[in-house]
Amino acid sequence: MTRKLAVLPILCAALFAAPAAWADLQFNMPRGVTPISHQIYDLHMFAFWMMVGLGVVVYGGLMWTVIFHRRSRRKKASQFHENAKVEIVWTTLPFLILVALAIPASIVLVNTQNFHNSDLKVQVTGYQWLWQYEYLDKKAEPVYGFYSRLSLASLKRMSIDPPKSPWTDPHYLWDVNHPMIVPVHKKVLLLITSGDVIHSFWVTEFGGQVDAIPGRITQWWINVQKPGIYRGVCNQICGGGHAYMPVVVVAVPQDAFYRWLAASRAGRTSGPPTMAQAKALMHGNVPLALNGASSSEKRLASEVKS
Ligand SMILES: [Cu+2]
Repeated sequence: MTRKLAVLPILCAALFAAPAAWADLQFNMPRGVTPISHQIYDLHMFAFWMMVGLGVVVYGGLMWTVIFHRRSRRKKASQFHENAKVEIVWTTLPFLILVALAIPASIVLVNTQNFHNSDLKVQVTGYQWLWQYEYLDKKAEPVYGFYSRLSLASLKRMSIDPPKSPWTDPHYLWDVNHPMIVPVHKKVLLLITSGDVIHSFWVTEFGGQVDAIPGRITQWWINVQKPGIYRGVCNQICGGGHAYMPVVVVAVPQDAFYRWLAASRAGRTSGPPTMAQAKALMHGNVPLALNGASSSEKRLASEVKS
């Protein structure tokens, strides 16, 4: 027994000596990077602390009753059947709690549906098993677009290099050849649809997911607050390649975004953005080829600013 107990301090020391492991441990939902994801997080925390308060009151009362009014103490149970005051309190209180939860929840729900006054529109189309991103002008006509597929590195790791553990690649099944590029601090309206079966566009850091349904357009708006690479997946089982159509969105500074779009529309880029190019744009490093946009290119870029 003592030998077994002696292991305990060693175990504890090992646990506390691994701060990196603790730092990676996350139990709560992410706060995300868009106004909606922040509102959802705040709503979640509000409901969580309300539930904690209720739990403390209800289970505290229960424990107090169990301990101090147990049979061995010979307490006489008080009777309050058909007591109007008690009936009113335990009907009104839960009602007020539900109203207190419903009001902020309804406000967030209405905000998620506020699709007006967007700065940019992007049509997102899901296919078996890739995504297409098309940047639209004010009349919702596509001005520039490309397809986004699973990265070659992940494909090779699956098919050519199977003896190697896929987990040596940190972005195995999470990288694409051409990520979607969006500007930061701009309201981007996503018009989501599908070319075949139902898919779902899901990026956790953006606070939600929206189904891509053939023959329909579902809307979602994002306003990314900081440059970064945001990864997601298709979250609707859409066939054999369901696991192989990740979503990668790179949020870049506005200036870099509009220069990139102008140059891409004018055909001055070598094709759709690669991950390396998107990362450079994210750091505000605009490649030389994208600099010095002509006035007609600037006009092309400004057309998408609705
Ligand atoms: Cu899918």
